[in-house]
Amino acid sequence: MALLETIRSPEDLRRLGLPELERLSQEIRELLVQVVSRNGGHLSSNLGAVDLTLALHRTFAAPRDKIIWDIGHQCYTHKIVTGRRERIGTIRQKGGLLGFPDREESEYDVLNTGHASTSLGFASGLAIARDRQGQDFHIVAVIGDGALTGGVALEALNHIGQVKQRLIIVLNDNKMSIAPNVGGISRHLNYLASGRPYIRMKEVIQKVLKAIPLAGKPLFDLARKLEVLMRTMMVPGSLFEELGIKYIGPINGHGFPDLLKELEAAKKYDYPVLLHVVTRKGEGYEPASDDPSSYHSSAPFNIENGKFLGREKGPSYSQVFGRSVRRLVEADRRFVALTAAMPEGTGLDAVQRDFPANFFDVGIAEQYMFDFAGGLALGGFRPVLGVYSTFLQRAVDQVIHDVSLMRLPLLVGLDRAGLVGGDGPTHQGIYDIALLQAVPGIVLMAPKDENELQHMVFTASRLDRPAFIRYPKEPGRGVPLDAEPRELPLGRAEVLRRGNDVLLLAVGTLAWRALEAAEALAREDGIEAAVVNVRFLKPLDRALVLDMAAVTRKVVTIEDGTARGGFSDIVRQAFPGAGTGCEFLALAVHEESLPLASRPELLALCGLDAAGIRRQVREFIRKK
Ligand SMILES: Cc1ncc(C[n+]2csc(CCOP(=O)(O)OP(=O)(O)O)c2C)c(N)n1
Repeated sequence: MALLETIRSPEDLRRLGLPELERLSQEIRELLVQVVSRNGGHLSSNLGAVDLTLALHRTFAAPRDKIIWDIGHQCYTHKIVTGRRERIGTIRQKGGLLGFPDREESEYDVLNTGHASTSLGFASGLAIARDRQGQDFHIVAVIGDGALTGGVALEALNHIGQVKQRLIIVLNDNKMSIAPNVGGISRHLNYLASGRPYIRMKEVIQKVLKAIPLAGKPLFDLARKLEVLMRTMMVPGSLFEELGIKYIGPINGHGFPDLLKELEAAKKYDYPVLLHVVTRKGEGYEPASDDPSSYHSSAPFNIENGKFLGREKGPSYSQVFGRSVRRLVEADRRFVALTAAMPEGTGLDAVQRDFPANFFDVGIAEQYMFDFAGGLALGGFRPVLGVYSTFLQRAVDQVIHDVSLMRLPLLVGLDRAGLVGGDGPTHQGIYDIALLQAVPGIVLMAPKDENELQHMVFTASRLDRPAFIRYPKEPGRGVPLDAEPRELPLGRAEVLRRGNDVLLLAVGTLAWRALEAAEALAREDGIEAAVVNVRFLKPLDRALVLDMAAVTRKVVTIEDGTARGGFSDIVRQAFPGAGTGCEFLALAVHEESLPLASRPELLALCGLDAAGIRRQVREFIRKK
């Protein structure tokens, strides 16, 4: 019987000896590769964290002790050993386990997470709450070297070093964010991981001793004592020690004896400690350890050869965005491409590869990225930012306070905007329209297909104010790409179909779904719908909308964003007073919380696929 089948809860780990732990770790790796090869998921991070997770659950008594996973994408082993082994095959699928921690799923999941760098703040708050109430349990925050580059994690370290509450930070350092990690702190971690500070101090002491004109045993003993003192007291120059947090490490994250010993030792401190654990992303599956970035958020793949399955036919929206930006840079070196730790995800690796001097990866630092871009813009450059819609949320103040009020000409690609499959509620891109519609002076566009995306990037590059382009994570339509991008008239929509019964105003790639619905309405239901590809949500083509609505008297807005404060509100505000005599229907995301599902499933659930649009428009027309 597989050892794994005997693990029903973390308690079962405590009766395993070291060889059994090794075996279990191997079994879990095989299971992870199998499951992710079918469902997709965060393979390399999970493989890298298997040993660490087993050691943590063996040492700490969850759920009484709180183990907090930063981002949470590395939580699969945690789920497997906390009673969810039998359901792990459902991960990321409709009705299945979430690929991130979820409080509703299990009492072992302390936080709902998905965005980076939140673990330390929560750990600190929990520690104060525990201590003020005289409770006694351990709090362990597990944070990656990538997540540590996020400003909010650094703010937390600053405060943790001040309040000095008892808590344990486990720094899971694999030198990688999604791409290789960047920045001074990452360099500092490499320095610590190499053991160089200790070696350097040893050299200094030896030099000093050599300079003293004495020899023999007393001196040797003194040297030994100094060395031990150094090891136990300090790693000179550790940033964490300077901040008031005890540093322990580096520790081999794939060796149980060390891991277990140091985790046990960390329990003894009554002030904050940080364990620096060095792991390898993709450990145990060669294709993933050779290319951890590609298997970070992996598509399904063939286990034998590591080849990804079902690759899309045409280029994705991210790729078209990246190539369009590359083209801008090629023509004019004032353009610079910026990403917050997502070079590949945003397609901007196309610029990184060919014009490295015009590319910046700032780490997981969305807020900083906008201010950095602001500075570049003030200095005469033309920054182009690629950011996922969900992560833009981090930088809303920068967008308002720093960018829009000064009308700085930033070009922002909002990737994975709208309904996002697979990752669950934390990664939905459904708030950007509502957040941006209130921001003065910006342009907000959405292309109906990838060809229009390249024209929008070009159009935005000609503007003298902030411009945002939102596009989804779905396969490109495979439409031919014009050889040269062209400028679209600012604030002008595109009429895709004429009809006098109802006006459908569709955002982005929902336009062709609306068109499909309109064809069916005409064919099957005798309803003639006009369909407009909005193109510009801000500024809206108000004249066209009012003109067409004057004929149809019925207006349907179609967007894959939250209904509250979204595009439907923009349209309503465009109509003067209440006396227009028009009726409105808002097709949008009305759900308070969305279930885990794929994008097509979510679109259908929200009534935003062609069938759903047709059904709701028909009811709207026919209702008395
Ligand atoms: C605010 C935010 N920006 C970007 C991301 C996308 N993201 C997910 S995992 C990841 C890399 C995390 O690296 P690290 O913390 O070192 O964990 P590892 O995967 O290397 O174990 C990034 C950038 C995110 N989750 N949150």
